[in-house]
Amino acid sequence: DGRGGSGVSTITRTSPRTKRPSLYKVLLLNDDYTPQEFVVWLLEAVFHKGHDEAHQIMMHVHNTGVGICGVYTYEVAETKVAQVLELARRNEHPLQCTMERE
Ligand code: TYC
Repeated sequence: DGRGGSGVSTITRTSPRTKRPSLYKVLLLNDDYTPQEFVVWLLEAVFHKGHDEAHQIMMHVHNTGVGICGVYTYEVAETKVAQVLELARRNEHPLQCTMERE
């Protein structure tokens, strides 16, 4: 038990030392009013997507109702959602964005 005559015992680690943080998907929701080009611009500006990928994500949301913009740790995901909602609000678009644990 680690007692080598020194009186000091050793505690054995039973779980991994590092625990990975939970990850959260940031989801964009479709609506009938937000311009397609605004959504593409937002995906470039907030989520650092290239123009072609941004356009593909926007069309996926347009066609299916929902799509993933990215996967982040809790605080980063929260910040992205807040940025999207603030940009939509400032531009008077009804665009909705939410986050969901993976
Ligand atoms: N459906 C919108 C339109 O036709 C475009 C759009 C795409 C809106 C994605 C929101 O998350 C969205 N103008």
